[in-house]
Amino acid sequence: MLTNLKAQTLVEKEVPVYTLPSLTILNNGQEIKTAKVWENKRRDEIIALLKNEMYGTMPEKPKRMAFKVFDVDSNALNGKATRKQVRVIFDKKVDSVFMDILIYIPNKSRQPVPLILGLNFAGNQEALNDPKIKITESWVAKKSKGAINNKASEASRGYSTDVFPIERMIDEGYAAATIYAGDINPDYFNLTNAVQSLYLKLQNRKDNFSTIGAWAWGLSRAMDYFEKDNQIDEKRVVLTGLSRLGKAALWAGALDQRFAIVISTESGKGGDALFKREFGESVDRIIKVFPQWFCANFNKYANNVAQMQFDQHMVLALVAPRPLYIGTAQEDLNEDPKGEFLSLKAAEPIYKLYGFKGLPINEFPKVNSPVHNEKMGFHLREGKHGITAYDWDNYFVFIKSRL
Ligand code: GTR
Repeated sequence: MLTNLKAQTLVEKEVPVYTLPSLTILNNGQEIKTAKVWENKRRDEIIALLKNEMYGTMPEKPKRMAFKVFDVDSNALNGKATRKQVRVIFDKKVDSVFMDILIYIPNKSRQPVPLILGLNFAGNQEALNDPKIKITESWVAKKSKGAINNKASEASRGYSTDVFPIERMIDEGYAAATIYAGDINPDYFNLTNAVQSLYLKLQNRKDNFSTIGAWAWGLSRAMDYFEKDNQIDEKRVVLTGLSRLGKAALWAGALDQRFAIVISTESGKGGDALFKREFGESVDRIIKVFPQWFCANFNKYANNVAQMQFDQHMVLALVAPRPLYIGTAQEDLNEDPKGEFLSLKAAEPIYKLYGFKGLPINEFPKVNSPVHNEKMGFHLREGKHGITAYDWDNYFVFIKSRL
C-alpha cells in the first residue's frame, strides 16, 4: 500500500517535463478529424478509461425512483421566491437511501426558469438562514460548523450563504438548487455507506466505486427531478461546484450532457488540474488523505503519473461543445492554478472540432483578468482557496449570454 506521501513542488521552475495523452487519437491509433467521430467513438473510449481507472462506474438511472415534495412555501425570501424541498428516493423499495434537494424559484421570473445547481459541504441548512430548511440527518464532518458527534445542528443555519449565493441568484432571475453531498455518500472511506450499500451489489466489481463518482451520479438524479418539475427549465441548468465538489460537478457535467453549462471553482487535482504537471497536490497525497474519492485502480498511479493514459483535460473535453468556465485563485497553489489553465487549453482541440475558437490567450493570464470566448472562460483571482463575490460576478457575466 501507500507509504510514501510524495511532496510535489510548488516552484514553477521545478516542474518536470510531461506529455499529455492525446484527445484526438483513437485507441486504434487513428487520428479523429470530426466532431461526429469524437461523439461516436473517442468520447466513449475516454469515458471508459476514466471510469475504469479513476472515477469508477455508477449504475444507470434507477428504475424505481420516487420524488417527494415535502415542503413548498411561495413566500420565501420575503416573498421573492418559492422554496421547495424535494426528497429523491433512489429506489422506492429502500426509502432510507435518499438525498434532499433544496430549491428556490424566483417568483418574478417567467417560468420555466433556468437554474443553478451545486452540491454543498455540510447540509442544505447551511445554504441560507431560513428556519424552514430541513437540517440534514446524514453524517457531517467533525469540523463542520456546529457539528455534534458528526451530526449537523441549528448552529450551522446560513453558515455558507457566500459559497452558493441563493438570494443573488434569485435577484438575477435564476432558480437555485443545492444538495448535501453527504446525503448521496458521506465523505469518508467506508464501503457500506448510503448509495454504496444500495448499488455495490449490482456491480461486479466492488473496487470500482468512488465517492466523487457517486456525487456526480447524484447530480444526474437531481436533473431527473428537474425534468419533471414544470417550474424549472431543465434545458438551462448550470452546474457548479467548489473544490472537491467541483471535481464531482465536472465529472457529472462530462458524463451527463443534459447540463447546459459547467462551472468549476478551484477543483484542482482530480477536477480541472493536470496530474501530469507535478505541481501542487500529488496523486499520492490525494489518495492517502481522501481514499474514498477515486476507485481502487487509481491507487496504482501513486508516484507513477507517467503511466497514466489519461488526465484531467479529458474530463474538460467531455464537456464540449457546452460552455465551460474555470475560476481559480492565485494563492491556491495546492490546486495548481496554472495546471487548471493548461488543462482548459489542452481541451481546446475538441471545441475546435465543433468549429469554436480556442481561448484568445496562450499564456497563463494575469491576476483578476478574466478571459472568455464563446464557449470557454477562465479567471485567476487574487487570494486564497474558496469562492468569493468576484468569482460569482464573473460566473453571472459568463452565464448570462450563454444560457
Ligand atoms: C483539499 C484537497 C483538494 C480540494 C480541497 C477541498 O484538501 O487537497 O483536492 O479538493 O481539499 O475540497 O476543499
